[in-house]
Amino acid sequence: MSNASRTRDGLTRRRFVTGMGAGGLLAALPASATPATSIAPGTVPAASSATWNLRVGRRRIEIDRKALHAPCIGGSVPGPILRWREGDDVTLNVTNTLRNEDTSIHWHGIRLPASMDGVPGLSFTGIPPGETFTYRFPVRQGGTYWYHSHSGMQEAQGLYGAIVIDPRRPDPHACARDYVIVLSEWTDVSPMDMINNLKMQDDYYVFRQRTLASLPHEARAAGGVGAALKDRLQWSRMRMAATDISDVTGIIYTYLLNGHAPGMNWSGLFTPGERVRLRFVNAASMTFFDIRIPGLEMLVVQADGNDVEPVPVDEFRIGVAETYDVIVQPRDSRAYTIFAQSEDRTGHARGTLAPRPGMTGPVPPMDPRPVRTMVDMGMGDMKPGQDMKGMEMPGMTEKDAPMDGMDMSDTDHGDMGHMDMDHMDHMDHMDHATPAAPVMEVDDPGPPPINVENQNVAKMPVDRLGSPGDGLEHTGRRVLNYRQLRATRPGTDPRPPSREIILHLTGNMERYIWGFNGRKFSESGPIRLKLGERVRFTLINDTMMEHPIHLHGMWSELENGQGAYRPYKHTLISQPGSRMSYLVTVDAPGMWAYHCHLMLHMELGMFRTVIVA
Ligand SMILES: [Cu+2]
Repeated sequence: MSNASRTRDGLTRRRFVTGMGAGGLLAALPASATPATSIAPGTVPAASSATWNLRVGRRRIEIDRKALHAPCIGGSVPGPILRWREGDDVTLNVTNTLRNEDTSIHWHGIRLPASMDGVPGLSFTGIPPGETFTYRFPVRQGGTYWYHSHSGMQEAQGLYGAIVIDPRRPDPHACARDYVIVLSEWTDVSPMDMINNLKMQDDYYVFRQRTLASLPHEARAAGGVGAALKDRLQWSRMRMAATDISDVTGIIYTYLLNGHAPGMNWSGLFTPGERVRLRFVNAASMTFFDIRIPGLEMLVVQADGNDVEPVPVDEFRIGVAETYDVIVQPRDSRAYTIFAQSEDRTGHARGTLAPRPGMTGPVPPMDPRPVRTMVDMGMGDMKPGQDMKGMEMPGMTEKDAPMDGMDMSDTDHGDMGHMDMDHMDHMDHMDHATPAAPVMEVDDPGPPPINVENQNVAKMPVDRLGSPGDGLEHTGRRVLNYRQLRATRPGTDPRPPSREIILHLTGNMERYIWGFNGRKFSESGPIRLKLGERVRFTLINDTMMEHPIHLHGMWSELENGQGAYRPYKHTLISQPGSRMSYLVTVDAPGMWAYHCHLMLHMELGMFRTVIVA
């Protein structure tokens, strides 16, 4: 780009810094609109627009006393709500006013040509500083979606926003009020520091970890082998509580609802008796939220932009990158709290539905922290205390071990996960099952190797579609589960799959490495699909965490027992220790991304390229 462009870049940046002046607002509005004085964030714009001018820049934003030069669109976090109309050709002129970094916008869940998908390195080269990239594509779907940067860690810091698409067919759920509820996190810790800390903390744990060789020494110190083992198990239990629900927690995160910290209390107004549509978007980079509105039943009417048969619930879990539309009908003239607690219960986002501005409702106490169980480590329905002897448990670590009723003394592989790197490396040659790379041409690579990149294999992965998720199974509330999602129309492709691709979700939490089939991205070939084919993807989650798996460009039709009425999703939560499958009609040529939507998991290896040829 020319020097003149860079000068303009500098001017634009100053406009961002001085705040939401006319320039900032213009950058956030459809090309045809004039600046308004104030629009409450979350309010769906009154009219759709087919042309948008979007400026990406950094702006100093302080929330909850955490200041950040956040990458954002139009000077706000989240960015503007883009309202489109099914059937339109949309044009999005995205100008990068960042000084030294490329940017990109990915339109999450939108079906479009691969060149418009906004993933640098796959769809295009990215948008360099000072340049404008024009996205143009036909909108062939309706519903609630979102957009975010796919460059570096910009998404984690604020570069995201919601998309609302008016469907071509009449909306069966017309409501008096329509709000977008974007959930996300805010921290002044940089994502790179986060990764370094996670890796360093793991080193710390490696340092603290006991090996079989150190047992005699510990036994002398503890006054016997039994006491030493008891201590190990207790310590394991603590470590599990500290790390196994979420990687990054409310210790550094402030959870946001439409860019508002809990104390700022985002509010949406209603008149008692009105039906209110709430379009939930989980734009967080690392956090699952459990959402309820005490006193109100929520009618789930859409998942990932697609209509589902209405399901009345008290609560639902939303994975990173998922969207859910719910309808509520508050009848009393009082304030209702939208309560979104993080899955690990280290914090919550909160907003209010109220008949008048300035009202607040009671904020419920946090639920207990979920506890991971044998099911989560892929040991089926085995209960703690059940005899584990004789069972094969490769790579099992103390924290994976049952807490009671297991005799550690005769399971020496109980310590394998705790060996140091030198020991782990030489174990690679023991992996007779290790397939030669690339493994992705193989439909079923078999159980992944146990090595430094993979801690555990789910020996008895179970169907968990009927479970609302860890921590939500015994709340006494009606909580949504995947089995309840039923599309309102049968799927468009009745063909059975001609091929199955089995993928294990794998990782080593302690070394903070993530991957598919025991391999991180850099060691793997692409997943090759043939244009026109129908494929079943089967996910086996060998880790003790949920992973929200996102396939770009094509729908993932969840096989959840609803026959032809499979729900169409763009992001699917794979629960720990579970086996789950979905069908894909391969109808979009090009190179697509396929990854876990937990940003740090994606960054550290749980990513694949899909090539459709
Ligand atoms: Cu993940």
